[in-house]
Amino acid sequence: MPKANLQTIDSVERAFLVCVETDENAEPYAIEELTSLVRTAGGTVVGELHQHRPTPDPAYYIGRGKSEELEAGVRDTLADFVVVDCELTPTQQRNLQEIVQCRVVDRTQLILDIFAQRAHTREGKLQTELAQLTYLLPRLMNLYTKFERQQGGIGVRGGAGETKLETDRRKVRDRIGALQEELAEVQSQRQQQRNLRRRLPFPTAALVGYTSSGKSTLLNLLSGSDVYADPKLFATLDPTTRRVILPDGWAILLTDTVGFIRNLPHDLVAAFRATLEEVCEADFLIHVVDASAPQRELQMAAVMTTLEELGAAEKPIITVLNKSDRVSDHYLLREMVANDPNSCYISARTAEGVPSVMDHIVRVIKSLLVPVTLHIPYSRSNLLAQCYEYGRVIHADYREDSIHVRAEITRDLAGRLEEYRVKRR
Ligand SMILES: Nc1nc2c(ncn2[C@@H]2O[C@H](COP(=O)(O)OP(=O)(O)OP(=O)(O)O)[C@@H](O)[C@H]2O)c(=O)[nH]1
Ligand SMILES: [Mg+2]
Repeated sequence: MPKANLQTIDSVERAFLVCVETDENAEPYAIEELTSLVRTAGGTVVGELHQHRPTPDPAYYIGRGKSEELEAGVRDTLADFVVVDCELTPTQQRNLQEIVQCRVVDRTQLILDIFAQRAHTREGKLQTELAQLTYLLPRLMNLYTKFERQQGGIGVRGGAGETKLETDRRKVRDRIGALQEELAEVQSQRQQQRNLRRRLPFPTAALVGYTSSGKSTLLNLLSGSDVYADPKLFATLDPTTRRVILPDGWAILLTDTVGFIRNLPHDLVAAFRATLEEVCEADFLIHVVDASAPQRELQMAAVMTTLEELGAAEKPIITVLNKSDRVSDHYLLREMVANDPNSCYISARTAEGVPSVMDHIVRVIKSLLVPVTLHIPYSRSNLLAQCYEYGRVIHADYREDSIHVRAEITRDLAGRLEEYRVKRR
């Protein structure tokens, strides 16, 4: 066979998938999701192995017998690597590699690999490398087996993969320390930016949702901007904030965030904590759901679990059922909306339903406003202008000594105008 052909085939890595259903953990669509993760990482799926077992085998995860079956499958399909849909212990990974005679990657490693390919900003890259190294540290031993010595490839890409040969535990720990320091510096800059943004007392909202649900597309539509959207998973790793102008002169700052996925690796959540703080700092959340996904209920539950872990589940949440253009049964959408008064359906692609999203946002903003009575001196009449801009002025009475104002304004502005507030008795 001509060499050029072989190289073309080699440029796409061949993955063999392993999915195990335990008794308490039966996840439909797990294999579809694992397939899209492999494709996003740049690989192709050449085979699958399914197993039902009540509890994973401590030594081989899928058990010795099934591992041998896997080895035969890998050999027959000429797979380059195996992906197991779970988090393997270092021992399970090493044992499996010895039997199947090729690289074995778990779901966490695959997701970390995608993040390594997709991180663009300094903060995103630092966070991803930190998560990769934290994951790698207890698995360093496995790197000295022959399959991992080949450089690169899915699951071992990015900063962590490239330097792994010469690493030992101490070097990895040193690098983790250095990364943490560098990150702390980048994050303090981010905090300053956030403080600057906070000076504009607009209400802030964060778009949250399962990966590929359409968060970036919705941000583009609502703000008239051009944020990167992509059918691949985890298109957005770095938060982007845009101003969205709403009817009746209202405005909010809306932040796009990294997509969630079920069983988001813990190391990754920890490393991305600062980015995810955007979610915690927002006044309210917009949960974007891909209504056309058959597994939407599971995806919504995974998002809620992550929000709970972040301590953000108690914020006001607007649920936006997106991709309505792909749902043929609109009765289903209407039923879902009827069950939750804080939800609506739209298509970020055709713009169907945008007015209803806007209405929901305005309603939440209004619910977040604080009623105040103010006596503003004429020398500070610019503050009255701010009340008009960031809230609703109900009544303004130009008295001799000052302007007496009744208004509903954002919490931020109310805090800033504390000294002019007249407390009711
Ligand atoms: N048909 C249809 N496709 C949509 C709609 N909204 C988004 N998409 C497509 O869905 C894919 C994912 O959209 P993104 O906006 O990148 O999704 P995201 O939630 O930002 O994804 P991540 O950043 O990866 O978490 C893209 O190919 C979009 O064009 C919609 O309303 N209808
Ligand atoms: Mg996005």
